[in-house]
Amino acid sequence: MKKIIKKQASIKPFPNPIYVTRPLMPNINDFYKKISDIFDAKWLTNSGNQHAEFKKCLLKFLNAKNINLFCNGTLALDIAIKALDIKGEVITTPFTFAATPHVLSLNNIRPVFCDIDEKTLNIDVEKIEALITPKTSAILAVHVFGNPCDIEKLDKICKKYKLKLIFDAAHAFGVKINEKSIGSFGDISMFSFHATKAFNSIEGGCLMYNDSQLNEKIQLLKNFGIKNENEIAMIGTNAKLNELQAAFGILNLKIFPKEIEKRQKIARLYRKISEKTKGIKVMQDIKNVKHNYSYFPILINKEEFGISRDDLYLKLKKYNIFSRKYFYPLCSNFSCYAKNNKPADLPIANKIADSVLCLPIHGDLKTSDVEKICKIITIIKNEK
Ligand code: T4K
Repeated sequence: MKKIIKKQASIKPFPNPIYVTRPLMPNINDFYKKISDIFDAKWLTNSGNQHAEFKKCLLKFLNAKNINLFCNGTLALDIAIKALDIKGEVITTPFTFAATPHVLSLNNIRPVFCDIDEKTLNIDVEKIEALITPKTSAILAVHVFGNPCDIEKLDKICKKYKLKLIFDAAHAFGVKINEKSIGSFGDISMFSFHATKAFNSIEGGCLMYNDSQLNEKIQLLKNFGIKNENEIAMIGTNAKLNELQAAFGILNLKIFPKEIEKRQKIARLYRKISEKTKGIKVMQDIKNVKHNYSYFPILINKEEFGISRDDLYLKLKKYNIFSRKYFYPLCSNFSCYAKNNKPADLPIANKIADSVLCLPIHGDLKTSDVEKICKIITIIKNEK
């Protein structure tokens, strides 16, 4: 009897590394011109012309009442907490980047981790009230991967218990709900402009808020507490955005809408292909939300897919594809937080952290690259 040998499809690795993201870069000649302006002005930081222009452009882009610019998102969040006088305990999500709980701890606040919602991967609003104690002063929610939290329910809980509501919107720049910027909700929202974000100013970040009375305090906290040459009004740090960062940001803001369009196309392509692959779950767009496609997370069900998330991650590397396990390890399992947090109390977050993988998504990826990545995933699945 003739033996039928099933030929295993083969495909060559990418010649160059395919990273989870690549920074959005302005036209180099436009940036030279900006550098030349900065050299002429000899004004490098401390609120120069570029800073003023960047702020103006962002206020318009975000349709914001107030914003303040920072050298990075972490210090922006730190100052948001200080500006709102947050103390004691803050309820937050464990499924986030280290910066979120660390900023609380650095302010002597205990991060109280709440489990997440399996569909949105954001804080589970149904589980928050059980965690509120007399020491709770705020909720710090994260729009993880740029997907909006249940803002309405969070707002209701905060009003009921007189808590402040802060959004870590590090991933959500450009996201809109019913045409309104995602930064317009809660007491303060923080956007990160780090190189790995959909929009960047190399490093950078901003706070967006509606209460204009916060303007002075935020500015003082960011600039050593300096009120004027003769007066230091409070203890403050140095968290200023410099002129080169601002110039980079101004130019990138002009090309950011095009970048979102390119990322949207990639997300659609990934979704189409992953729909046919058993064991892979993807997130869908939400009605009335303008997404920014800052990340493309997939969830691997080992039983259905055949191999684990970790195996897929390692095998993709052999093809020169550098996906990332954002956000593994889960913050509540870091050695600095594990003592107070049992994985059994955060079952969904632990499950998601063990199954999530972020696939490459950025404007430089070609359709053929995305198709090849999907093909490689299918090959890896079938060779198990
Ligand atoms: N809250 C949340 C929810 C956050 O996700 C973050 C930051 C923050 C707060 C704090 O905001 P910032 O203070 O950072 O503004 C990255 C970023 O450093 C971090 O900003 C980000 N979250 C986090 C999710 O990711 P790493 O350690 O994974 O980045 P890295 O250096 O491994 O870069 C990832 C890939 O990006 C590289 O493999 C290649 C590519 N890349 C990276 C850089 C920096 C480039 O192609 N060019 C580059 O210049 O943390």
